[in-house]
Amino acid sequence: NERYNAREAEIRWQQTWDSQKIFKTENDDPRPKYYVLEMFPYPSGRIHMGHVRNYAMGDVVARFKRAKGFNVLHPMGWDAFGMPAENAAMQNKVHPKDWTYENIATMRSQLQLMGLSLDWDREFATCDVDYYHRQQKLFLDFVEKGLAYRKNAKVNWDPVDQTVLANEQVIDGKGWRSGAEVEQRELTQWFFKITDFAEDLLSEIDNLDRWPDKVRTMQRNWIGKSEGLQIRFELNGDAPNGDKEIEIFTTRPDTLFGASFMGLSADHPLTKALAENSTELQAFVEECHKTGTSAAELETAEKIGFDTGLTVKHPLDESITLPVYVANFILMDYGTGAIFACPAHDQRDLDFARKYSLSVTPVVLPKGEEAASFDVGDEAYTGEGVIFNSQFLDGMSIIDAKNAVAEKLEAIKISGKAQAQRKTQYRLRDWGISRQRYWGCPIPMIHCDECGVVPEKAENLPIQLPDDINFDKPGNPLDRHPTWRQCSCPKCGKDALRETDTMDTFVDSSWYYARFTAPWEDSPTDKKAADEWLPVDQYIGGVEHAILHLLYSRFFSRAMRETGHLSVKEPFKGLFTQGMVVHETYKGEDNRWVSPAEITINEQDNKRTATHNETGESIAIGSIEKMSKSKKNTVDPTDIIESFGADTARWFMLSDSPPERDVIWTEAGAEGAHRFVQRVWRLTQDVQSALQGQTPARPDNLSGDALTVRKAVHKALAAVESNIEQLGFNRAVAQIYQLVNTIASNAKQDKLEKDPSLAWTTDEAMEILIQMLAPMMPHLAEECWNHLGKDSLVATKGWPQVDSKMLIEDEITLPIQINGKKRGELTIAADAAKADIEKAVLASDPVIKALDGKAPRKIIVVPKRIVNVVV
Ligand code: ANZ
Ligand code: ZN
Repeated sequence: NERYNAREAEIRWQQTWDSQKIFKTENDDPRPKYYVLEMFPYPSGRIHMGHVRNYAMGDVVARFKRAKGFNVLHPMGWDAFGMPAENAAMQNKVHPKDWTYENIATMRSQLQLMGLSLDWDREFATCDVDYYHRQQKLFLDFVEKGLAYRKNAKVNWDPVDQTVLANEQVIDGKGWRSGAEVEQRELTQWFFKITDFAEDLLSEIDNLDRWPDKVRTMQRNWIGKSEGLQIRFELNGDAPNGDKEIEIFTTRPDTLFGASFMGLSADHPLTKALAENSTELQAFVEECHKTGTSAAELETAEKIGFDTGLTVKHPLDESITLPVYVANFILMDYGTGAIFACPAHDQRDLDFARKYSLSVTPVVLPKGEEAASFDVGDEAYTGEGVIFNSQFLDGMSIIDAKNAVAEKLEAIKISGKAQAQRKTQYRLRDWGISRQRYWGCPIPMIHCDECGVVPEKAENLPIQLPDDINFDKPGNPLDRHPTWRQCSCPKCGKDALRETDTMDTFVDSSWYYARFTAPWEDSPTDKKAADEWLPVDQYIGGVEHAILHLLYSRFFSRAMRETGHLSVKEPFKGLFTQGMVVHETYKGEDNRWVSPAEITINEQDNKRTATHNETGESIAIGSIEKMSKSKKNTVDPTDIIESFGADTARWFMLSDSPPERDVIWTEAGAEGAHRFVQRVWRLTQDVQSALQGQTPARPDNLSGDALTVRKAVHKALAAVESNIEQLGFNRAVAQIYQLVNTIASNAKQDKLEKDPSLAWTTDEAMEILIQMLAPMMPHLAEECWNHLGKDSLVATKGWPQVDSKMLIEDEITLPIQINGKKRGELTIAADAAKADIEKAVLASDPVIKALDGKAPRKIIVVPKRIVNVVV
């Protein structure tokens, strides 16, 4: 027997697939469609093991669905704009474009080594002029529909990257890429009106039943719907700007009698008016601006406040006066930017009240507590209870009290307007997409002194990025370019200037899935093609995109529906978020990180030690961590492919853990996967030589051995099919391991010679085994298929049919008792579930007779022994 030379065979099969263009997908195909998409990679330089896992999974689905008779769309592209290209330009003096396209070339050839069944003819990079041209067209269409607009806004400013960041890109007050403390600045920016769709984006989550629950929850929380009440509080005396009242938003009007003070945001108009006459307040406002704008940050930051000296009347009791503070934990862009504070039942209010010695009056009494003795201490009580200390609300439930307050205040009119109105708030903000960067899609707008901000004419698109730029200074090179900005106004023809903001790279990835359906099209989509393919049936990627990318994409499909580019609302019908690839970490004697490639693991008496290959020093084996360059615990996929072949890497990624969990990459595991590759090849050679290239005739009867093998094959086939449908790749792999054992232990030359039915079964078994392997180890499968003399390519074969007769288990006969007396028998599968036995018993003649249309009082099933029905 020859060993399988994976490298040689893989390249050969890839060339065959390629030259026959078997993964090329046509639109307008009569077969049912299936669109499988893995999140496209950022061209950072080289592919990593996370990519291998992601694309191996997607490829199994694509190849499986193709075999099942679907017209499969499985494309690949590059999410190619973004900061790292500019960083490389600044550090290494390479042009962002060259850097990006070189990385793409490297990574494309690496991906091609994996043998993925992709339609490379549809490939594009988001930095291709062809792509961003259409994105600019989309932008103009959005502007026309009011879905893109410009406004002055407080923004998160990253002082290191010198750019604006979306709220989603600020993590714990720091820029998501630079890690720098984010500042607040006021700038004119471009926004997408994602808030128009807040309710729809929220309610449609209920129908995304093929999405992970955790992602759905994260999206719901991000949209953050709150139903509450907007209440106007009358000021005692006028404010300096003439205001007579402060309007607040609350979700807890039931706690109104627990109000202790009012809070204003540092950016509230009233605060601004007051600050004009108070340097002290000005200083305080500045202090507030040092904390970022994200809610999470305001939650954790130390609470600070400023007493304005103003007071308001309690809306339900004129005798109560509340002081007005400016407080740092109140956001201007949520609700009305003002609150009433009830410290007993809100932690932020409580921290604040304790700090400034303000009153704390509990108004919700938890079950089992006494009104006289209940005290919240330092922990606000946010649970259920009965209202007390609250005049006419006393004794009510929270929900009743909320309604009672709303009804009462809705009925009171101040200067012709109700004192309160019900209001639904969303935490979701419009998406700020302006970036002051070069390497992004230029926003196709023009600034004219006469006409203001005017959209560029569609026929003048694309607005191409200039190539001659430099990165000598921080900031946006487009601003400094000597000529690029100059243009003429599309409206009046006078000299005008181009917008220099480029789009957030999340825009690029919000519609690429739609572009893949007709990437050659002149307009952003060919609507017919988009409708034919969308939604994506199975989307696969990392959970780190659970909020940003997925929400933006859901917005884009809605917006593109309004602009007539597609018809679906939801872009991704099925979503799967895969786990990470993790690896042990290693450290040398001087505590430096050491990579797995530099060491050798020694195993003795169940103890693992490691030594350095060159220095010989002993290496400490550390914890298992996500593969990262900083900890050096990465394994380069091409190294694995070179030593074992792509099939081994794919198989290991699929086999070792459930796909939603982390997989631990180990060298031993990779060797194990490779041994299996060799085992299948050996088995193929053994069977081939035993059968001597003959296809045995189908016998009338199967011997006992043949039946055993055939049952095992068809059971495995049924299981693998349903496992792949559910993306349970590791379970499918386990089935295949077991099946190989069964086939191998029966496929002995002497047995096959004596038993023609076993020869026939073994031939069928090998054919089915190879077809099941094909989605996971496509090259090995072709090689085995070919070696057994089967016709054409496995990659073009339909999925084999399960012979359902082979799935019937051995049967047993159970006595049926009615009220303790034997009245009949039931013959059923030996491993039938209890529920199936009950169903069968209820359908049996004696039981139907005894029940006479009534329901049984009880059914007792003693598995494999007896069934007793009590009537
Ligand atoms: C009084 C109150 C009493 C509140 C109580 C809570 C508990 P969600 O659920 O997230 O919508 N709030 C309103 N506007 C705010 C702003 N701009 N910045 C910071 N906080 C603001 O939260 C709504 C609650 O958050 C509102 O209900 C308000 O405080 C506060 F026992 O009003 B509550
Ligand atoms: Zn003009």
